[in-house]
Amino acid sequence: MPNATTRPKRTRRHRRTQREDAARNELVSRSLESAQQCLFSQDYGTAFVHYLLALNIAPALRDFANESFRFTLFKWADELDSLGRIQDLFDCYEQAMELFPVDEVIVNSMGEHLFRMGFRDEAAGHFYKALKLRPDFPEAKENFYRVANWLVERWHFLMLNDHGRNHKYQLAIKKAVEGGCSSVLDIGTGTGILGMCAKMAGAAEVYACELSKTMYELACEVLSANGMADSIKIVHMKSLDMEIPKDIPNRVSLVVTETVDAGLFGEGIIESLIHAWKHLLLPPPNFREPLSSPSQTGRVIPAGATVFGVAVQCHEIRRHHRLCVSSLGGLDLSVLGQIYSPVSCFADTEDSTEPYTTERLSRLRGGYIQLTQPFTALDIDFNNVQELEGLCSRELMQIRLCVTRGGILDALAVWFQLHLDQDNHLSTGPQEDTCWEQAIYPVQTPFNTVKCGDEILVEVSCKDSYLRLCCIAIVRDGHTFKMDNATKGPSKILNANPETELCSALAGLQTTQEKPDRAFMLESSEIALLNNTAYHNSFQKAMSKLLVSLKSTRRSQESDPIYVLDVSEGFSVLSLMAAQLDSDSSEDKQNSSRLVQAYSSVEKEHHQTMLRLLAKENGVLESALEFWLSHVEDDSAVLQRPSIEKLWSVIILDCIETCGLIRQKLLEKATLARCLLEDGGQIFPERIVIHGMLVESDTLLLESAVQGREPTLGFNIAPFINQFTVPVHMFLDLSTLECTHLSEPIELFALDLMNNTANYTDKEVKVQVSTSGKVTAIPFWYQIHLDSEQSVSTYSEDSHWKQAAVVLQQPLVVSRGEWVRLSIRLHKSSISITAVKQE
Ligand code: 44T
Repeated sequence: MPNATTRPKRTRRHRRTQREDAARNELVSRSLESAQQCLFSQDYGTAFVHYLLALNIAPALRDFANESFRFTLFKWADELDSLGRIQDLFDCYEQAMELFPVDEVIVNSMGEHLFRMGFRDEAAGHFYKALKLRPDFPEAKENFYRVANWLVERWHFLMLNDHGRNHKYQLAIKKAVEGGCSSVLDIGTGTGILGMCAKMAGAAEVYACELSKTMYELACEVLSANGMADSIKIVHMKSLDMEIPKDIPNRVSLVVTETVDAGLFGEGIIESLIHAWKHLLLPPPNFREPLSSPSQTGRVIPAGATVFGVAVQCHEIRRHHRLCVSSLGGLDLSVLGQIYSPVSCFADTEDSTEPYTTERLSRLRGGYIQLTQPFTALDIDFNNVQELEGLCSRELMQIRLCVTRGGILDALAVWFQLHLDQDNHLSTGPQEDTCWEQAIYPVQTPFNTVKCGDEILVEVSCKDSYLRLCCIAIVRDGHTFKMDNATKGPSKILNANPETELCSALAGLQTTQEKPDRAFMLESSEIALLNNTAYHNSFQKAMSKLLVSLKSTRRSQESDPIYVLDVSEGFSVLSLMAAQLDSDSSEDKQNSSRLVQAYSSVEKEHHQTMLRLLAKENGVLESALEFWLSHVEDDSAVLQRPSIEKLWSVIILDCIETCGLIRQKLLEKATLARCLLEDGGQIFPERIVIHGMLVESDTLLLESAVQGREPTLGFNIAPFINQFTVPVHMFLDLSTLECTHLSEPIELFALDLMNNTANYTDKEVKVQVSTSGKVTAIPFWYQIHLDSEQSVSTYSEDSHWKQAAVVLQQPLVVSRGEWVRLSIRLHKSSISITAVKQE
């Protein structure tokens, strides 16, 4: 029998719960109703709060309200974004993700906000998470593919595929461990491979550290999969922050590391090793006590390195680091003085500079010419802490190089030999068949021609953890010509906030007839763009044709100016070219009214200064060029009308990124641009055609994933790192890519920017195989049609664009004469291609 005393109590509680339920339901439904009303009146902030309240109280409704909640969140986030309320924005996303922790759309969208704010790694983590939640989610896929490189850099694949390198490290580690080094620390473990080698060789204690969060997590997965999670202790930190006994219990007898970049010291190996010798390693062997046991003393693999260099002439390097033209599309550029790229070996230049860039010399378009014999720049012993410490404070070393062949001194190229131990060496030289790039130190001084018999004075130093090589002078017939930019070049590089500098620069214009003593820094891709004469000439032709036609319609009506808007990313002179064409073509300069009003969207101060200088020097009225971003509040408004009731006559869209991909949101921008265009107006370019071909390229495979079914040095690594494989490769130089062409180039896809109804998202094309082989990739590039007559290719000799390629998931074996059917899909701005044989 039920307990008489408990029953009524239960009923009371039950009744109270019922009452509470009713009240709660009432609150929930009122909140949802209010949320909807707020949505209707576009009060997204309040709607968001109502949704949060309702869905927190009634989790069961989450599925039902998911769509409208997302809509509200995104609208509110956009508003917060444009108000600059960034903290509030991220707080909202945090709350949203608490409510919907596995909602891939919210996670992806949070990633997009993070990305826009410049938090690239965090953004990439969100795209990765969204893709794990729904592997076929196209938006997350597109986003992830664009940023995967930052999470796991592509060279990891190359290094793991480089059997020679893996094997030599394994031999050296095995020898050291078997020789008595029983405790090991792997600095910068990456996937964990060197640490695992040490464990396999029998080391009693193995520790590893890794700076990057993604790589650390990946290494943890790899260690578990190889049954070493308990025997190798890995920490997520920079070695410089490690302490004993907090992070490792005792000093170790061996440090293994491959924290070296193409310039040897760029990953901070000098500081890491100085710190390791002071805090993490046992003392080095004392040669007065030759019997000290290896387990009681410390050593490092690699034991040391030798750095080599050579002076080269190379057009490909030159066109990215110095301005090679004096005029462009009708504009005289000499007023700009020197143009510098941010790659400079002068240690006193600003933070935005880096001392070297990297290239694989063997893959440089047009090749290179050695102007000297290779020389030894430096020898360093990693087992000698005094030497490591001395390196940074050491006097500059000067080396005299004999010029063996006259030419243009474009750069010093540098590589090194890594002495793992006495028997095992790795070389990163240009002739080696390895994964390594070389470090390139471009010479940017005005005077750079050398004759056979000249001597080049090179200064070698190591400052701020970079190895710097600098050509400081040329000795000819006993005379020394300094190349130092402090004496020959401009005294100052203009590139920051130079309102006053602009005035003095403009003032300088009136007084000097010679080349001005002035310099501007541009990104190397921007310099290459200015050197792309064909592109600018085509623009000039297309633009003048359009201006003629627009003017002819206007004259009769005596109406508005021709509004030209250039929304290129980075530096661009295209709007100025339009304004200048106008001032050229006015038959009677005094009387004819100025017709072109040019707007440029360049944002950086020094870009604006450069355009103003160019305008002035080229006879363009100051008022004919305006900066469009100064008129608009936020980015989304870039494409607005020039003013109320006015429309654009020309909108110049920057469609292709330097890396070889279509710019994100291009089609949305084009749609908007079409709405803002006057009758007879034109978008430049009007059409883009994507071309491609079938190729067999092992190089592309090696760069995209760990290849083969064999475990790497016996370890299971490939499946983990291959999660970061992306199907599209960027920044290719197709003209020097090692590959066999298996078909002729064909048209893959076309995008009409002037007429959206002509566009499609899927297309099939058939291509005939011209050479038998294994199709591993489909490189692609673009023909950019400015109008019906003018077009440029992104695969041309002087293109500042690189090419890209889709790497097939499965290679396709084909024979000459067979047909391959390609299915091409363009989702948003990202292209995917599958290939099957046509039966
Ligand atoms: N690749 C050169 C550079 N790390 C190798 O986070 C080479 C370039 C290259 N972790 C083509 C081919 C190649 N403490 O995951 C990285 C990095 C980590 C540290 C903890 C530290 N002090 C550091 C310093 C770096 O170490 C890993 C390897 S860095 C190696 C760079 C095939 N282009």
